[in-house]
Amino acid sequence: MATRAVDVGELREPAELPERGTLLAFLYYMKLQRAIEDRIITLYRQGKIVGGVFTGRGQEAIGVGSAVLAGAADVIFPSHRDLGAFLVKGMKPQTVFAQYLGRVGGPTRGRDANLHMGEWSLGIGAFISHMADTVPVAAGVALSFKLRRKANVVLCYHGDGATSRGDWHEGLNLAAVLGLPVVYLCVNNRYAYSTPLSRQMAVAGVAERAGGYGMPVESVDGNDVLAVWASARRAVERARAGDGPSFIECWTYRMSGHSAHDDARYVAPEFFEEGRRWDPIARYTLWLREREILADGELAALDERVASEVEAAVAAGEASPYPEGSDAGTGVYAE
Ligand SMILES: Cc1ncc(C[n+]2csc(CCOP(=O)(O)OP(=O)(O)O)c2C)c(N)n1
Repeated sequence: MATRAVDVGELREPAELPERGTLLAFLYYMKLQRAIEDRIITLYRQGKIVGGVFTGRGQEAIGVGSAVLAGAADVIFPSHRDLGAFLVKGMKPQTVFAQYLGRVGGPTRGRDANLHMGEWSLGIGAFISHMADTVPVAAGVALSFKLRRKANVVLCYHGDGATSRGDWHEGLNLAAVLGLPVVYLCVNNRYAYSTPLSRQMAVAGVAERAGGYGMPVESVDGNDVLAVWASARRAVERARAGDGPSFIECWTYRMSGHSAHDDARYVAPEFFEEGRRWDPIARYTLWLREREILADGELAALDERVASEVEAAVAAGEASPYPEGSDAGTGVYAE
């Protein structure tokens, strides 16, 4: 038996695949997310970023594989590890760096150096807190689509820990009872800060909780971009057809501490080793290579493109000024 050069888990190929352009876009956006976040960590260690830095290292397939299904008039509500979804929906890397660096070029205009941002013109709802606050808001946006008879959908992301909060239960129930066009994606990375899943819920996973509200639920390998895409596609089609909400539990691994200040000493080394084996980027790259969708030269060119885009974006972010103190009171209430 031929041995594979790289020790990573294989992907499960869905019956139907997206077109080649989308297949390549998956890799580009996953790599872009990782490169941006690696750079953000460096800037944080240099003291240029103040505040919490949460990355989605190892979780890139979830935001990327699903947000690609959202059209311009659809709305997404990403959470703190879903940078890929922001990027797929059109947020520019330089805007992300300006945000983290606390500059006026970020969506919060320098009021925050974190992912608490959205861009309504791009259909990106602002991330309120890490803990499910956007779940009922997403239901509200979906309700507005339904009342206006629009065939638009909402994608809403949150972690496993968020499902232990009341807002999550209320939001899901509302979406199910009213049959709203919203797709909820749980990024289940098996930890809520330092609390492992087994210390947080007495059921095996979040799917069991969501199923109780009466909507279709699927559990997928969240480190397999094709599996995420296939499941999200079914859910988005259902929502667009007026058949109501769906829930997707994406199982994944947090390949880092909770945030940049956390060395995750409470996580067993085997957990990180497992996460590395199921790294969504490595697995997907191998899949593309084995099917000859991507040649050697193309991979190198893609890496160069991502690296140069990230460096240009850092420079543009750093060139953006800090806000004026007098601006602090604006944009708080309707003007
Ligand atoms: C209301 C509230 N309580 C607590 C926190 C602190 N906090 C931030 S993230 C987090 C855990 C989130 O866990 P999970 O939903 O699993 O997402 P993950 O960070 O694992 O991606 C906590 C407790 C918060 N931001 N807001």
